[in-house]
Amino acid sequence: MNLVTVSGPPSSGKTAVILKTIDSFQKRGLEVGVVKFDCLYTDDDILYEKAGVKVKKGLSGSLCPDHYFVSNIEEVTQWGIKECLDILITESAGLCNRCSPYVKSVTAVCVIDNLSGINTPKKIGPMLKSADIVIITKGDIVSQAEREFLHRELIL
Ligand SMILES: Nc1nc2c(ncn2[C@@H]2O[C@H](COP(=O)(O)OP(=O)(O)OP(=O)(O)O)[C@@H](O)[C@H]2O)c(=O)[nH]1
Ligand SMILES: [Mg+2]
Repeated sequence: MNLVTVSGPPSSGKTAVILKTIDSFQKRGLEVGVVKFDCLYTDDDILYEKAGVKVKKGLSGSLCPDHYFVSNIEEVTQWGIKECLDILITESAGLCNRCSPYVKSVTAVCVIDNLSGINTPKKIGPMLKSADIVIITKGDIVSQAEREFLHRELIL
């Protein structure tokens, strides 16, 4: 089973990206599951269930969400193996900003959006800097200049 971790600020477009990606995996006959980690509330599990995806969710409550991720990742990985998944994707808002919801040698994807402001790359720290892949969403609702500005901040 392949594990992929997807993180990004709240409402940046993680679920939208994951659902599109899962659609393409399913067309190739791959069995995909998702674990959604959040802090206080999420209904993403309903969206994943509707897409025919096996899903688990965990709410960290008063704990640091990234430490909650670390405390639970082994258990949910075992769940994915038991369910005979080909790919297990974790979705996490990574709200801590000092640590990141990633595991060494597991593909780490960070989703940020064009509306979050040009200083976002400086604010979200390791969640962005330690990612293997960065996806920038909502380019369709900002100007070319804004898209280029955020892109420049990201590669600096
Ligand atoms: N216009 C536009 N809207 C987008 C894009 N990506 C996501 N959205 C919208 O942004 C909103 C939030 O997207 P989600 O995918 O739920 O974001 P999320 O990061 O999973 O949010 P949380 O899990 O609640 O933190 C939804 O209304 C999406 O339809 C995009 O590229 N363009
Ligand atoms: Mg989501």
